[in-house]
Amino acid sequence: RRAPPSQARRAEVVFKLMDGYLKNDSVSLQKAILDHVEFTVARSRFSFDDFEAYQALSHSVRDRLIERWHDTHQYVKRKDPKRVYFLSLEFLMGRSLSNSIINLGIKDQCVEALSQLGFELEVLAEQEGDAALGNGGLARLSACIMDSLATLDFPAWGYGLRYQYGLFRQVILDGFQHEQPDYWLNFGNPWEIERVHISYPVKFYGTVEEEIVDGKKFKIWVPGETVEAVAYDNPIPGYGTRNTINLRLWAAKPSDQYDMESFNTGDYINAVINRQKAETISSVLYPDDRSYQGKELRLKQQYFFVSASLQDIVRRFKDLHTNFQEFPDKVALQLNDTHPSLMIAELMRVLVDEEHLDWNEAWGIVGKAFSFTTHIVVLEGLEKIPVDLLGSLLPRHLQIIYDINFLFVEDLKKRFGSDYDRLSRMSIVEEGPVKNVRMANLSIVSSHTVNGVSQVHSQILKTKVFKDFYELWPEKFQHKTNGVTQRRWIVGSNPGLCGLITKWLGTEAWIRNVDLLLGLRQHAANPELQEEWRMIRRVNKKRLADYIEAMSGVKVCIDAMFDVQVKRIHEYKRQLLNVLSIIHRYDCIKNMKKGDRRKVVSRVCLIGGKAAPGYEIAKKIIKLVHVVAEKINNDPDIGDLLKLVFIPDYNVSVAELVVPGSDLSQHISTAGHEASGTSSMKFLMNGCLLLATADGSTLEIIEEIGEDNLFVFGAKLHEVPSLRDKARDFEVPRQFARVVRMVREGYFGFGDYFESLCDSIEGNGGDFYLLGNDFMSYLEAQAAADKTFVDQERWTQMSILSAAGSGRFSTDRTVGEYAEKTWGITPCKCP
Ligand code: GL4
Repeated sequence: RRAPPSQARRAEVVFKLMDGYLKNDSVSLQKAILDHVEFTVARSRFSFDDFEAYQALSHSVRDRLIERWHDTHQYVKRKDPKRVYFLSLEFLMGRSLSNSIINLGIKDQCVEALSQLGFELEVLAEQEGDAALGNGGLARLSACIMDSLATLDFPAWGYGLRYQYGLFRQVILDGFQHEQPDYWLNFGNPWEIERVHISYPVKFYGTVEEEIVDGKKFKIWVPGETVEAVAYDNPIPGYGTRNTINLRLWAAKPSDQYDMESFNTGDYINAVINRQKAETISSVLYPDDRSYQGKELRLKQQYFFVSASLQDIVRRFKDLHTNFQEFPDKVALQLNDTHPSLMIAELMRVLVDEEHLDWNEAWGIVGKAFSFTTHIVVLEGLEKIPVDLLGSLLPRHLQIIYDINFLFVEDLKKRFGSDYDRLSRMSIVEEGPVKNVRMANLSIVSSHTVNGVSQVHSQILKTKVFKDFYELWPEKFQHKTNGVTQRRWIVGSNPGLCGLITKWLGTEAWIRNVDLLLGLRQHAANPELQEEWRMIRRVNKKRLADYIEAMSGVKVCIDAMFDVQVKRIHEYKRQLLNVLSIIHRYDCIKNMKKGDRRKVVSRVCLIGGKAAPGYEIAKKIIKLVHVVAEKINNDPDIGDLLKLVFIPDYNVSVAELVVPGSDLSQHISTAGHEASGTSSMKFLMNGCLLLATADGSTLEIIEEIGEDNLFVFGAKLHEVPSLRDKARDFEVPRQFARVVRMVREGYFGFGDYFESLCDSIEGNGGDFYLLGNDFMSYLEAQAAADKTFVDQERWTQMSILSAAGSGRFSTDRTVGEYAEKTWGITPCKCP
């Protein structure tokens, strides 16, 4: 390291050489691309292909990101505002090239620079693989939140894990789902910056001992294993601002500390192999969403993430501060679900065992720093960690959690006396044959705020899931309805619509101020806008139709209604209800007189989504879609009247193609089961009409755009319990019974294979998700959609009104509310 005087000399040299910032005109970009072809990709400037051009362009864009990212860091460091740390084990970022180019505001220049070299931006963008470091809605929400944090100039960091294998690739063989590893880093990742010098030791196992410092006793944890966490930084640019924030992902590497011992045994080869094992901690994302299995590796991942992130956060705090009482004035720690909640115990450990604060002081700091958002609606979905597992991997943390719980329960006893039922429900430790730590209880007890992700979700938390806690601390409970970013979901994925909106609003300002979209309302009935609107939608449908044909071989007619359900496959999301209604439609057409068929509205039904590898029923639903599709698509009687296609390997970039090209999208969970739902918001922004149940955020969409502008059906939340009670006596409609029978009896083949699937809606267990109950009202809503589709003026008006009302569902609004009501942070805009 050099001493300061030579640093000053260096600065002089730098300033003399520096020719301002990198330039963004097309010639400068072209030169940058060619330089990267030659020196980064190491190909000849005179001969390179699409992939190499993608790499070179990405590096040129990355350089520009890094400049802004440095500036943002320096500026924020100087200002030292309170920062929010968004802690999430999952981020579903998708591709970065187009998004970065858009947010940097250099799209036109890039297009021009490339065209002279004989390349197209769109084609190069397709070269990029998806960064799929997450499962579904929760993970994509994290990605949208990062975009909004950057755009709104908030001093924020994201922390996550750099899995080597992201969410599995779904391959369909003979209609069955197979999972294949997604080694997304195979061809390098230009969007990350490896920070070899930013690394922290993370410890596991071992014992807890006592030490005496200045006559006082302290606990110390003597670990049995140490692994190194290395930082990989991913710059996240804001739109229309210089601010570029950081998403820091940790990768596990073997630690030298732990090597010394193992290498002394003389077994060199095994020592090397053991060393290698450390890397498994961050190697693979768990593909189950909404279910927790208490696996040791998963717990290791969680603590690895928590420990590295907190060491980094504390180091940054200590750079400028010495008094930990100031910690909550500078640091807001946002727990994205309970996955990072071990950080609560970790912060207590650091403050008490390492910084030697007394327990109450430390506890006060913890309570002011943490806020918790839960994404779960049903009690059974909450995460639990077996006490034995926790105690062996993290012995000191288990003690701390027991201590937190002891003090909490003592407090409860003072308030509620001997109401032992209540005490045992609220306790952080669940007693029973297997003792568990209830991570949600730990999070609620330790956080100043508990957020739900939609209005109704929050209501359910207060009245059911966390009722006891709400009665104790009503002031802790808030909600922040989820959102999506219009930068990716309109500007990036639907440039045609983006241009049209800007034209009719007379400004681009809606890209940062999304409330302006409301201005479209006044034009919704204007025939000129309607015509242009339909044209754009047609182009998008054509693009989607080409994709469908390329991937499935099925030719579809773009005059048909594109009816889409894309999301993770879950019983509660009721893809099965959709398939059964498609069978019903098919059956009706088959039984119609030829002349009547002219009145049928043609539909292209698209279903896509991944099933968790161990989720049998979900996998059967995928197979059912395939067998039904096979029959319908090859029935000469049906022709273009009905097509059914399964979209394989649904991910963020497939969504970018599907969403703008859909006419109708389905969000049909049983009321009370979808905490929020966010894909509906993307479809809404793109002027796709919704067919939906009154669940999650759909209730707020209805409130915003009016019940007349979407198709709502099904049991309401308050009706569900009594319908379930009466389920055994419920006589299912004959239409429902008939289609289920067709599946059971093998009309589409594989009858035996589908038996358990049919039993799940007809068997003794009852039809828990109420498919039979909702079937008729679902068919009615479908019929209403058909009827409206024929009236293209009315349809287009509803479509415009959908997009116009989507502003409330931007993460810009979500993040603004979090900043003000939960985190207490204000913008810090880099000049
Ligand atoms: C989820 C919810 O199921 C989903 O409704 C919600 O939109 C999303 C983001 O808040 O979180 N919870 C889990 S777990 N996965 C999700 O997608």
